[in-house]
Amino acid sequence: MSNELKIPFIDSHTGGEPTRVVIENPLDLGHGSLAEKRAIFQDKYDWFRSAVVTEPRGSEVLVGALLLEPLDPTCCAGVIFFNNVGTLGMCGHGAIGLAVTLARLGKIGLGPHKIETPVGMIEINYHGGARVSIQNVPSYRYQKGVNFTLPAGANATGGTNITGDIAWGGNWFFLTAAPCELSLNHLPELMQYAVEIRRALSHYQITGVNGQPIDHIELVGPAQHPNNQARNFVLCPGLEYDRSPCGTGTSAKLACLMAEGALKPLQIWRQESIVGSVFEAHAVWHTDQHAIIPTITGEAYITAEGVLIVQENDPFRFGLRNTRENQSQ
Ligand code: PYC
Repeated sequence: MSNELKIPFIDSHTGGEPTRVVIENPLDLGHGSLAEKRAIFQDKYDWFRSAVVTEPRGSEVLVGALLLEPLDPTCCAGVIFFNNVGTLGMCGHGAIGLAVTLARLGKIGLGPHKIETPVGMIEINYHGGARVSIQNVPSYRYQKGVNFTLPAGANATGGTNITGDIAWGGNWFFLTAAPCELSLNHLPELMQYAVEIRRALSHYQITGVNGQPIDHIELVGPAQHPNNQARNFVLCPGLEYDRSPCGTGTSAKLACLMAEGALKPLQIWRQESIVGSVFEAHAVWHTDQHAIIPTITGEAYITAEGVLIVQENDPFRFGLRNTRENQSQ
């Protein structure tokens, strides 16, 4: 790094959940697929991730999106999403934020546009203003009715019996009933419950396909508004909760409902988040009838644009969390 690194960005929020799009890529991620670029990003540039999204430039809840040139000429962009602890396969709220950002930059107009992600191609459909639909990657329920007991520990949840479904919506989810009302007043209880479920999944080695960790926990319950079908609380990998209804989590939920026969193709599902923001969703069967193709509609608003600065002599230049890099680079 010369004296300082400058990183131009645009911030937005989707239903309360923030996204920071890095609009110029300064990293050498090679010429491979998005999945290969994500692997290089993880191995060589973790300092960049933490510098962009964690404190003091960001916050634990911020999701980053590194805008890249697409390999596929039919796509308008490629993107790698990342958070306070690593990278994400896909990010629904982030893709909605990315769409309003691309529109602000004049890179897309109204209508559908394809985007490459490390887990497949998605489509963003920009409706104008803040409104965006995304067509997500094929999503499916992997296992139904998975049952286990929370291991005894230092807290009250030990011994609780849990039953839930494992589903893929661009990230891996375990979906189960919430233990209490889904409101911000119950945040500490919801957090603890979801964290204990995540620990238990790892303890019992319950995973997604090919041993992939289930790093998102979705607690589901009744909607508070009569127009909506359900409300959720989603614990993200870095132990933050999603303020939005979670695009990949809503996709996982639709996959479970469709597999169960509880939702018909094209039937509207309005999903509330823990803060009351709403995604309107529907799905159709993928050609193999095992997976679905979900479409999620939401709104994102621009909150800031500017340039992050990483100065060479700043002891916290790579973020508070990344102390190893702070000492060694
Ligand atoms: O909207 O898919 C999503 C998401 C994942 C993590 C945070 N938001």
